[in-house]
Amino acid sequence: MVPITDEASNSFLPLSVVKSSAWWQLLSGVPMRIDILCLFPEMFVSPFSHSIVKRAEENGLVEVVTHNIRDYTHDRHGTADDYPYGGGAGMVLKPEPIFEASEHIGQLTGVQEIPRILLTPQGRPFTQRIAAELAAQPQLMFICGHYEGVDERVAEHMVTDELSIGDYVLTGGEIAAMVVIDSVVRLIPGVLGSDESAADDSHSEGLLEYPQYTRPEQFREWNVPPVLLSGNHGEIAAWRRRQSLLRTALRRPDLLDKLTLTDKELAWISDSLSSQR
Ligand code: 6GU
Repeated sequence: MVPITDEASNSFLPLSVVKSSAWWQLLSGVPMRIDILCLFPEMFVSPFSHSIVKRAEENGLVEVVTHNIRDYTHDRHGTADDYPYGGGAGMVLKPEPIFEASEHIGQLTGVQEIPRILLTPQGRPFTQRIAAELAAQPQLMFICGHYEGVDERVAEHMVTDELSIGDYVLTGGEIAAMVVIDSVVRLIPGVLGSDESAADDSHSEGLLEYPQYTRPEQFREWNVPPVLLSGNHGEIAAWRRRQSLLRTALRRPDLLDKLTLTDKELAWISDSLSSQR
């Protein structure tokens, strides 16, 4: 094998660009690094000690590092929050410890230009598309807010993106960060085995996933759809596509508006919907 070095690259792209891709990371064995700044690092222990995220860490595909914002305070009590200027209920996270933690991570890794993502109900709605974009990054930082919020200077001068996981309010950003990180890690090249492919996921094509069945063929009086037992891969694929379309039309019509479907598919959906009434 020809070693790829800075002096002799066979690539058409600058090596710095190649090295920033997720595939370079997989092939070169450098794990994606994810730093989390929060008030309750212990919350992340169990969710990341199981299943796919654990295996990804064990296989050197990702490294998750939690930091307690309180460790970057300087007073005796480790004060990370304070009263809001202008009054009002609740407390606001102070900017200094968050900036110091972020700068500390920058010094540790020697990399400054990374996505720094604040989890907040005011963020842009998190989607599968954003998960895929983040999975292609070599390094990520997540900042979890708490109490009534985070001093706005963090969002203005440190953070590169603000994400929300839905239109409801959580007590803190930790659970939201877990949601985002879980969905990102499974998209890192090499994390899922070929039998766990993400290609058929709900939302990966903007559609909901088709219904799945496993043995037994008959459970109580309910049978598996016969087409799935037919062995006819073309018919199975067509059936699954139609089920995806129909489910999406029935459950999430908002998603269909964003897709370009063929005339045949549109006609099929409208026929199925009218025959269901
Ligand atoms: Cl990212 N944080 C909090 N605290 N609540 C949320 C959220 C995030 N996304 C939805 N609700």
